[in-house]
Amino acid sequence: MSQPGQYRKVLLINPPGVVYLFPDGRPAHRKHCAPTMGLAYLAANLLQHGYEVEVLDILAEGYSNEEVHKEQNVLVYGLPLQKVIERVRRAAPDLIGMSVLFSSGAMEAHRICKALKDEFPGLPIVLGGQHPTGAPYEVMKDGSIDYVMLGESDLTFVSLLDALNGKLPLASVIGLVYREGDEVRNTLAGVKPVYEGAGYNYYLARDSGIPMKLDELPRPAWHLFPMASYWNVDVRISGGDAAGERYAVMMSTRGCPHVCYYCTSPLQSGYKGYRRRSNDAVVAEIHWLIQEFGVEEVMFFDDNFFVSVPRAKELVRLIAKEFPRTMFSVPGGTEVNALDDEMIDLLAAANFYKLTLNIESGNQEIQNALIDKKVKLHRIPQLVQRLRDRGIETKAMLMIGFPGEKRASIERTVQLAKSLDVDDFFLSIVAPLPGTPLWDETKEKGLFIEGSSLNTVRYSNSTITLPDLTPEELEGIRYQTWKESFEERRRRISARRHKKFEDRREYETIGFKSLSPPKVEVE
Ligand code: B12
Ligand code: SF4
Repeated sequence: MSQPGQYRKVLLINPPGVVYLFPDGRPAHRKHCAPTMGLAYLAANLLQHGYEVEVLDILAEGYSNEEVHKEQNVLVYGLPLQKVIERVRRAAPDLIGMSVLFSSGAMEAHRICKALKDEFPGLPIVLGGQHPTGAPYEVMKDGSIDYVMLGESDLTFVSLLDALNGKLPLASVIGLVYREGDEVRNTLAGVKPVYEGAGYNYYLARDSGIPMKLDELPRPAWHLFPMASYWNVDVRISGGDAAGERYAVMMSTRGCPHVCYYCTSPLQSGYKGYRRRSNDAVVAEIHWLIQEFGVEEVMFFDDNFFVSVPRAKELVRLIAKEFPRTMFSVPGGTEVNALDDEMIDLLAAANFYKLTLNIESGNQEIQNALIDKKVKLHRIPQLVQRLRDRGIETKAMLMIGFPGEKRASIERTVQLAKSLDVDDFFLSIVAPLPGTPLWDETKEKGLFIEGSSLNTVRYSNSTITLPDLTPEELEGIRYQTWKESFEERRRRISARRHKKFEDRREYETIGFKSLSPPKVEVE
């Protein structure tokens, strides 16, 4: 490693994957493996500023290696710790940057950081991503972590390196959480937030150090990433499997103009911090992905791809013209109110073969009170029909178990899931995420179920106490609803596009090497 004060080489790490196991040993969800776009952007920005970068994707490179940690009810998959240590030794970085996107993977990320600190005590470790942004002070309780960076850190991570190299004062690095003696300080402390939460704040985008002009960002440095490891696994991306052999992920916008009370977007991307790239830059990046990486499918991971209707229509028109042989999908956020007939026709013409419809709740009162985008429920059945007529697959996203939600309201959402003619739906149990008003409400009202921890923050198990349903009843309703409709709906999805699963059990257990098929089912 180089002399103190000289920070030239950064090792970017994606931590292992974590699957929560129900007490009977059943996995609560599938494994996942996806290109880590945040790290690819950080790498590109560092390279642009003359830093050296190496990437270690513990999850993707060790996807088949599993360990069951019974005491925590989790299955962890990724490279074994010894291999990670060897790789770090070989890389000989001056600083480690680890991405913790999922709060559910935080404990495992801390375990790796502790082991690395023991082995390489002088090597600074920086954590960024959705989880540390939502719970920075909690994360800094771990002495092996030197810094947390808040929100989109494309520019600020470079500033941190510059500061460590003596070019800037540390206090000028926006969104940096650091230690001074026994104190944990935050460089955003003097900035007036738009909203104050418990241990986190929402800031205006322009105050939070995130990139405002997205076209000025370099393209993600995918050449440093193990792309084949993302393509050659059996559960690619997770539930929304890619159909093309080689797929890429990208973003045409960042942030969202809404503020839904369970969502981390305002935390990560600034309060109403919606920013767009120019459509020309998006088209140029798709050409580059096809030429450089031979991709056949592009997935847009935007928080809210459709919210600006004229922008989305113009982009989709351009895509139809430029890429007649490439497939496209929007597996992340779909503002369903923005989908009109013209948009659907344009999407079909541009090979957008799959959309995720974020409907959230079948109860209009919940829509109005808690869901800022206020989905117009009465439009949904015709919308789904129109998408089906135009050959676009649909997956509905629905949530049950908001604080105070009663059985009757939950039943409305369940009925909506069953009645909609969608190809698939994800009925999730409301899971409070650190850094959201939902988390604060659940904590303040003492509604966290006993034994809840970050490990249990999933969408298939209960974390909130409800007025007239037990946690097991809610989990049973969720699982039963999905199970009943799985076979019928999955069969409809064209076998040409997707891996065909023999049955539901194969779908649920695919990719797990160390679990015997589940014996007990929630009935
Ligand atoms: C793509 C995606 C996935 C992919 C996987 C992504 C991957 N690379 O592994 C899939 C589909 C598999 C997935 C699954 C899940 N997801 Co998801 N997913 C996303 C999504 C839509 C985009 C992520 C992304 O690429 N963002 C774009 C890049 C540019 O941003 P970024 O990664 O955050 O990186 C920036 C900053 O965070 C920061 N940063 C990141 N890393 C680092 C590291 C350092 C050192 C520094 C300094 C900075 C830094 O700088 C980066 C550049 O700006 C986000 C929402 C979102 N908009 O981010 C949700 C999101 C990350 N997912 C979420 C959740 C909850 C899940 C699931 C648990 C849901 C479930 N079904 O149970 C699962 C977890 C997987 C599992 N089964 O265990 C939550 C996580 C919140 C939390 N605190 O836990 C998010 C935030 C959505 C939400 N608001 O609810 N997801
Ligand atoms: S519309 Fe979607 S991305 Fe925007 S705040 Fe609401 S849940 Fe988050």
